Amino acid sequence: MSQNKPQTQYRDDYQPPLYWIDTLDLDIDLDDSQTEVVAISRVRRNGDHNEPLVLDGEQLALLEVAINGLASEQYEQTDDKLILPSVPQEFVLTIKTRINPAANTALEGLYKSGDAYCTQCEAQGFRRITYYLDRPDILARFSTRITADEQAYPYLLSNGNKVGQGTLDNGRHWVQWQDPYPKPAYLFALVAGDFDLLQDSFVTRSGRHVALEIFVNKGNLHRAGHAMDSLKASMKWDEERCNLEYDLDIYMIVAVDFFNMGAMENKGLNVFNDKFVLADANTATDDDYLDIERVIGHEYFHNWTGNRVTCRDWFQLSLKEGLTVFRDQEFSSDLGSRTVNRIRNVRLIRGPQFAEDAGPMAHPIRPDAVIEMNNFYTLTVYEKGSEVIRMLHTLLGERDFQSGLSLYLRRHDGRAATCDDFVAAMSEASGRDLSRFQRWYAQSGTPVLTVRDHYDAATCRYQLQVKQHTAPTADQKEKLPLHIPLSMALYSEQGDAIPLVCRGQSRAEVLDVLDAEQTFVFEQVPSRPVPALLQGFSAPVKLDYPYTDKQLALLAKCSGDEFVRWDAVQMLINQAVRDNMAAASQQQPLVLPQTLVEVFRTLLEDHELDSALQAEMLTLPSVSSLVELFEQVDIDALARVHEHLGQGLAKALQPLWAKTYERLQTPEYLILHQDMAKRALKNVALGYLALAGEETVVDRQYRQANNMTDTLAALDAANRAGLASREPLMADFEAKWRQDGLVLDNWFRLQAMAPADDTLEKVGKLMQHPTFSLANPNRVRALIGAFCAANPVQFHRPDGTGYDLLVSVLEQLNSTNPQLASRLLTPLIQFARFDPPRQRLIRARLQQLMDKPDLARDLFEKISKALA
Ligand code: B3K
Ligand code: ZN
Repeated sequence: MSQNKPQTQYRDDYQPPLYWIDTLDLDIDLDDSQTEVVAISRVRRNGDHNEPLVLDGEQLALLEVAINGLASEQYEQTDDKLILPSVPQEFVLTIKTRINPAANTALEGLYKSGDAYCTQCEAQGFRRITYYLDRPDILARFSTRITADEQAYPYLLSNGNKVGQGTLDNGRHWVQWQDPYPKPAYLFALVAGDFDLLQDSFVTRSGRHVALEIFVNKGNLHRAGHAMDSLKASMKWDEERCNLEYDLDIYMIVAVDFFNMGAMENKGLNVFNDKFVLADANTATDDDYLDIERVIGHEYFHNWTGNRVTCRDWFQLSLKEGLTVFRDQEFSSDLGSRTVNRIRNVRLIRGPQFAEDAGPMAHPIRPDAVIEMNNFYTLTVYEKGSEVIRMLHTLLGERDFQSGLSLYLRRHDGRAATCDDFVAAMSEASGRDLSRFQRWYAQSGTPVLTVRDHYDAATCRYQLQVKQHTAPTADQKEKLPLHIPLSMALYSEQGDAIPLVCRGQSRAEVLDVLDAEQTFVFEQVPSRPVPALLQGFSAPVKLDYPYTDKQLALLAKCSGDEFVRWDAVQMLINQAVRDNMAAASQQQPLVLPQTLVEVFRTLLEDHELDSALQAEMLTLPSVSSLVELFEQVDIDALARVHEHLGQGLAKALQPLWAKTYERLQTPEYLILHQDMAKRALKNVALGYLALAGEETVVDRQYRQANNMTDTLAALDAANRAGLASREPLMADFEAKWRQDGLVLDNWFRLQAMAPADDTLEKVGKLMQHPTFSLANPNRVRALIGAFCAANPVQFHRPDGTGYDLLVSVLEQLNSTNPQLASRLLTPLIQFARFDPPRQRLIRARLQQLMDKPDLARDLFEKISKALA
């Protein structure tokens, strides 16, 4: 590291700003390498003090400073600050700077994505546009004038309403925007370019006419329809479920090629990774359609939870993100299958989020210490954050939860708030004591819930003893008991539900676990029951209960709760994996439990069940998520067990897979939930048929498919099963889709995920492919991201060459796009689950990165923690 060691910021150090900024008028004259920005703000001292005004700014050329219209030399400049030592009580500050968007490869601030200009300001990108108080508790009214060449950039967009436009005589034109809502700088956006435009409109419940505009790259208009439908559905859903209406006359979405993440909720002008906008039957899969709906919804829902009420400081990020993820999950569940959505979210928590808790970057959903804020847009803040909101919803119920949400939004509208403010509103609206619950915001790690039971036949009493324990995490040694909602049910051995009775009263199925150890007694239990515990994953914890295979088979078959059925199958699979590990490590023969085969058979024969749910139930968890079952894993043995179970189930049930496959053909491609469900199950069956060696079926599906879901499912099946047709099919796909970046990303991703032993070499070669570029984040994630995160066996090759590949990529991205680099790094810092020789190899590579003289803050934070 260089002499300037990156500094840690602490949540407890929060101080209110020394100055307020009430308005900001921007005048931006666009040019590839010499964009000029004039920023005029009204500044007001906060309180009685003589402290200087310290503005944030990075990579800016300062041209001029003026106070109340008079040029001033009274300032100091550092690497990332502009300091004005003595300023009036209230004044107008003018700052003129020059920036170079074409050289901005970090994709933060103002940059070029293809031929268009766009911005990304969250979390701290605005300081790359002008000097400013770049913190979310500074809310100002923005106006923005953009000037650019008229031919190349016919559309000039920013937040709010368009209030003026004109042409200049030098071939340039200008547009003036005014945003009536005060906002923090991270919600500022500017886009300039030539696009195809899809227009529509929405009338809100109170009668406001809103123009809806989606801007896409030329030639893609026909792929924007689903995004538009999703936007209208989001607007309607938020009115109906949460009583929230849109508040401007226009809502714009721009899809760009180069984007570091999914999308950004800038006020009135969302900028999207085109992956989450563009879809048609030929190019998008069913999952792409669902993802678009989810992300469009997520960014739209931020308009209230994030924009109207924003975060006081970045430590509060989960205030907007956890809540908005919860809202988008509810939206998707109301529109589609609630259980399938729940299953997919739970997979994300149990796999990568639990891994985050167990690794060096463990942090509470409201972090306490941060070096680089971009490193905290994590599964913990987002997904676990949403689980915390969901637990509140479980505890309060829909009605009180909605009252709490309304109270919170009313009370803090137009202002910046904290997580404590949110919980206070929830508590007030419901009258519930949430003081212990609040610990979820402060405590990191995954609690383990250990449940043991005792049945007394003589008294018909059933006792559940519940213990909670959270192991120390990298960031926090001491842990306290949490308020855990434990949803449960009891079943008789015949599979009938047994009513819950306590002290003579029937009781609700959610138990409040508050202490380290607690006992719950149920009466009038006629026979020894089978408990269904943690129904719907009612809390983000690990469950330890000694289920027998027989009990799990019963729950999988009889529970009235679909989630419980899925979860029981998961536990059976996990058990089969654990039971085989020792044998696999010693190269001994492996077994396929008959109970598992029979459960799969029963599921396949159950035509009443939703096919989408069946598909989830019959899908084996990925090797990377199974890693979480172990303190330390023999990854090669785990892969062998995984392969053994997959092939065993494929062969044991081959005729049933074939029948299922034939039964579920959908000749016409329609984006309907029931058709997607059929395709999902059909393609799960196809995957097993491929594992059983049925090459012709796979081949036929690939050749005859009339949609991308089926095409990719065939390719994926051939790829995973290592069929001989894999190479010709891959070649065919490339020839067909070479020109379409989003489609071709799938081709890169599948090859990166191949279980074959030469995958690493292939990935190396694919990096030389003419369409591969480290400047394109989607492509890098498709190839390098998938290889390192989703192909643990090949990435963790014992010779360390997988690590070398990632390190060489990181060394390059460190200077060009550190945010992207930092995301890719994750699998490398989570080495604790692997064996000591691999740990040594990884540590050496991390040290090599650490020794780089110009290591970016993003990587420094993660690597220094991993090596500590
Ligand atoms: N708020 C943005 C994420 C910004 C990430 C900055 N590194 C997208 C979202 O969560 O909606
Ligand atoms: Zn968000």
